[in-house]
Amino acid sequence: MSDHQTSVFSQIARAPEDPILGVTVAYNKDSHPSKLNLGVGAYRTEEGKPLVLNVVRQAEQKLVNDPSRVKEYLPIVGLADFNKCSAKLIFGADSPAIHENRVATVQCLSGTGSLRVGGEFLAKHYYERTIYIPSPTWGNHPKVFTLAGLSVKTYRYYDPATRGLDFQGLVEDLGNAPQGAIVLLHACAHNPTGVDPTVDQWEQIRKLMRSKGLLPFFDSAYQGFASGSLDTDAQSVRMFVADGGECFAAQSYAKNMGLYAERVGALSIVCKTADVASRVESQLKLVIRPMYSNPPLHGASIVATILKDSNLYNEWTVELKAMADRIISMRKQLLEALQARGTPGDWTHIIKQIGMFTFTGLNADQVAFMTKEYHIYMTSDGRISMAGLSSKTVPHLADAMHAAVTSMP
Ligand code: PLA
Repeated sequence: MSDHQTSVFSQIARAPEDPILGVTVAYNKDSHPSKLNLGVGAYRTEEGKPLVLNVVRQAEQKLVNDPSRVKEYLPIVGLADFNKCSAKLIFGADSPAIHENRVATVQCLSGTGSLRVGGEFLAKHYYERTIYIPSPTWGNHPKVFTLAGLSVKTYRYYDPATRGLDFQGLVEDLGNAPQGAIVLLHACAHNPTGVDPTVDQWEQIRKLMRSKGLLPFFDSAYQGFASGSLDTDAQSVRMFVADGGECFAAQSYAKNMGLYAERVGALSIVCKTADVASRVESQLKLVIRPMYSNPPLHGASIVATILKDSNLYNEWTVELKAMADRIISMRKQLLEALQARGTPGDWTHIIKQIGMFTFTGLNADQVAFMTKEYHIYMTSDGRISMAGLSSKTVPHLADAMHAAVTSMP
């Protein structure tokens, strides 16, 4: 019998912090002046400050100045203009799938929400409820898809020995996957490894997957961040759409438009016919309505405003390229700093890897040492967010890595 002193939850176990977002929690508790957060993938300027893109400020101003804008509910599938522009952004404006109305696009809560809605839809309507995710992958993938009702398996992706793609392992594992299985692919800038297949390898993956009827589910969280070009970074997805087959794509605007907290993203399902696409969309509404009813307006309006206006769009591509270039320059500076210190080992993977992260190869003990002694915060798998570094903080990081590697090899 419980009295008023005893909680009905008194037996509840404390949950661990999230492996990625928990790094920020720990960082926030540290009062050391030279502390550095290289955990979560969030872009910072050379001054170490979060960046609101100039085009985002302009779009917001436009929205505020428009008295015709109201706060009515959006449709369950979200803002129509946003959905149209998002599909064009990932598949290309001249994509036959779009012209033939074969794409069902719904606005979702950023990349995570798009993955979850796609996962729930598949668990409800697809015959093969197994999804293969790369090993390693973004830590939230297995949780999202398991809770969506899919059974999660992994395929080999990264080879620690070469710090590159385990292409043979990948081909073997996908080759052994059951007919029809779903395969999660990072569209570009694989997280956490920074290792992407070449165009030629993508083509081999595509052929293999199509020959086995494997269903591609692209996670596109970094379009524009890998190469600096939105089109180049969407090439993998477009190869799979060009063959006329079906495919899923989850898009996030968190990184490429810096809209992290606005939670703007889209799920697109490319279907064989317009009729199937419209029935798929009708079922997506049944997934979304009981989950969060309909998505928020503000972030999607910002994105639609930018994507519809050719001047803003062009300005965006310039700002995006500048972010990508700054990250590439951080890679060079970190490599040079380690070489200058004579840090043991080959560190050239720092400049070979792509996107926001470097998968350093540092182990959990070395990471813990760097956090304790140097107040540098990063995930325990040795991943560093290069977007959180600046010319001023590179020497501090290089000192810490040098000390970690030499004192605990
Ligand atoms: N997919 C991948 C591959 C990601 O890396 C992330 C974010 C998402 C989806 C989801 O992003 P969104 O929901 O915010 O659009 N990964 C971050 C943040 C940047 C995180 O873990 O939530 C990361 O540090 O890995």
